[in-house]
Amino acid sequence: IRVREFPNGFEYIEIQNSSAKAKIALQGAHIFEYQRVGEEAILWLSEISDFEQGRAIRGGVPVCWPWFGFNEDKNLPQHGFARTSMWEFVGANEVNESKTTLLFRLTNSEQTLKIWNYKFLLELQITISKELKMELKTTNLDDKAFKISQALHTYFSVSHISEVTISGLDKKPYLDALSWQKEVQGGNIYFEEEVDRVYQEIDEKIVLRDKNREINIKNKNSSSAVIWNPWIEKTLRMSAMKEDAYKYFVCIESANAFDDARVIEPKQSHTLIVQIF
Ligand code: TA6
Repeated sequence: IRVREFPNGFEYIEIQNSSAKAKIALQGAHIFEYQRVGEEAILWLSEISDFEQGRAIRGGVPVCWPWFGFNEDKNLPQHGFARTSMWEFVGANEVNESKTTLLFRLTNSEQTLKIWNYKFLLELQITISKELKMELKTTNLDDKAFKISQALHTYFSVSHISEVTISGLDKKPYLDALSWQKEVQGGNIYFEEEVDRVYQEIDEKIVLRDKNREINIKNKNSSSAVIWNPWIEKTLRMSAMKEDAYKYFVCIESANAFDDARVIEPKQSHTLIVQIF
């Protein structure tokens, strides 16, 4: 485990054990590389991502918190402030030679209280092993309840978007974020155009099938998942993405969004968990 930095001073943790290697930025507790030994990268990272303070990394797993998507107040940042805040690296635990856990922490500051007036503790535990596990724990340290929506906005690397099938969401209702219509999924998901959907009532694992590989995504304390690919037009409008970027990733996001947003009472916690294997 080493703390490293890019030439501009942007810091990240580099970790390698006998099963996998990973890189996690202190800004956002943002994992931007995870690769099992002898296998291809699981996470997609834009070749032209910014590693700059105050701008979210394009790729990996942005932590969207304490709101997912737009805030009612349009002056506030999309997907919340956690992904652009500096987190504290609490420490790492080498459970055994093939399994390491890392803990990151974010608490309210003068700045966060200005845009979101609640006291909180947010902890992200990342387990690097044959599987990638992320546990995002929100604790309400305030004396009033608050409501959060959130997502572990995972960008999966794929050989080509036209080769991708996603299963596990058949018959699930979803909100189409392109039309704001409620729809119901029929069968597997394929990609032939822009897709931006919030699936609800999820209770089983989601399976991403690419050419020669299968990735399983199992969520806990979450019944919503976002499936997103910007396709051609939107990619051109996105920051830090090359014009053909959409071909090489799909986002499958483990969420508590829309109907699945959570109210957390004072002194109570909620932990959103994803296991990727
Ligand atoms: O989760 C899907 C989404 O909300 C899309 O609508 C898309 O804009 C994406 O997230 C990326 O958002 P960002 O703020 O990182 O550019």
